[in-house]
Amino acid sequence: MARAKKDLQKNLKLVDAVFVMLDARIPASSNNPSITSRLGDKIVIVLLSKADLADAQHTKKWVKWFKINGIEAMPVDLISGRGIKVVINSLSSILEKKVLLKRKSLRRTLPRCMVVGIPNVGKSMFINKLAGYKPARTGQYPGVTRGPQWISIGDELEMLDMPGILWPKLNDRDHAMKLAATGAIKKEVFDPGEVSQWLLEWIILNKPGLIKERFGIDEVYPGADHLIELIGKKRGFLTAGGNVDRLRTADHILREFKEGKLGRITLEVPNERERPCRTSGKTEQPAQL
Ligand SMILES: Nc1nc2c(ncn2[C@@H]2O[C@H](COP(=O)(O)OP(=O)(O)OP(=O)(O)O)[C@@H](O)[C@H]2O)c(=O)[nH]1
Ligand SMILES: [Mg+2]
Repeated sequence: MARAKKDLQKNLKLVDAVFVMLDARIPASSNNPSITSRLGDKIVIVLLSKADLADAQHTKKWVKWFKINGIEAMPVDLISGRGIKVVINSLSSILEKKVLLKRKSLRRTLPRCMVVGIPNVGKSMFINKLAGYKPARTGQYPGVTRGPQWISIGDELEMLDMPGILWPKLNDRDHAMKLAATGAIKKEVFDPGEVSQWLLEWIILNKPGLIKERFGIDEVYPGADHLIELIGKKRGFLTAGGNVDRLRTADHILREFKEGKLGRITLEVPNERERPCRTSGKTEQPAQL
């Protein structure tokens, strides 16, 4: 992780603008201050990725919240490509100014941008979308991009794909659960039973109708632990002894969430009183995180 931070610091000097990619389902919890506090006075564009999996109304609220705080945030769905055009237009207008400035000083390099964020949020996929082919490796698990990789976008732009950066230690349980459920944390280092139980508790509290809709179960009482049993039975996930295979059921619930089969879910709403993590230095338009 120290290496990733060093790479970030070193490459920041080379770019004109930075895309900070957040997960639209957890825009606050996917914002790693150890990234955003290093961005200084760079131009920052926030992308809310996986918008197809997030609650559209909540995404609107997040965009508004970022705007109130002087930050341009754009939802993108990298599967369908929805939102990409808006990003390109915005980038073009920002870079136009940059390019003009460079011409004045007789520097004639191509504009350069980097994409940063936590693992598995869609950074490489975003660059592939811009490129129109697949020069960057992507994957369903975190930690696919191992080191910085420059990718040319036609003859107009150079993009730097960066490895995801995660917190070295997570002390807040809700925070850790959100990152695990959305796929930022490696499967090997969390307990799927605990995460799926946390997720079901969240659903019981916030969207109880989903349980019937997806699993055909009316009963949410007495809680997530019991619900896992019921879901396992419904799905026929039983051990040789006839008990519910809880691990298989937990994996199944988490996969359904990740694939959006439980519906579009945003796990956190903007807190009006909280401000985004700010960098030091002057603020430009679009403003800094
Ligand atoms: N549903 C949905 N899935 C997405 C979206 N963007 C990316 N993904 C999926 O998320 C996974 C991770 O994408 P990557 O582009 O590899 O993510 P990354 O941020 O580069 O990950 P690291 O290199 O591990 O840091 C892939 O399975 C993508 O298919 C999106 O907008 N919607
Ligand atoms: Mg990557």
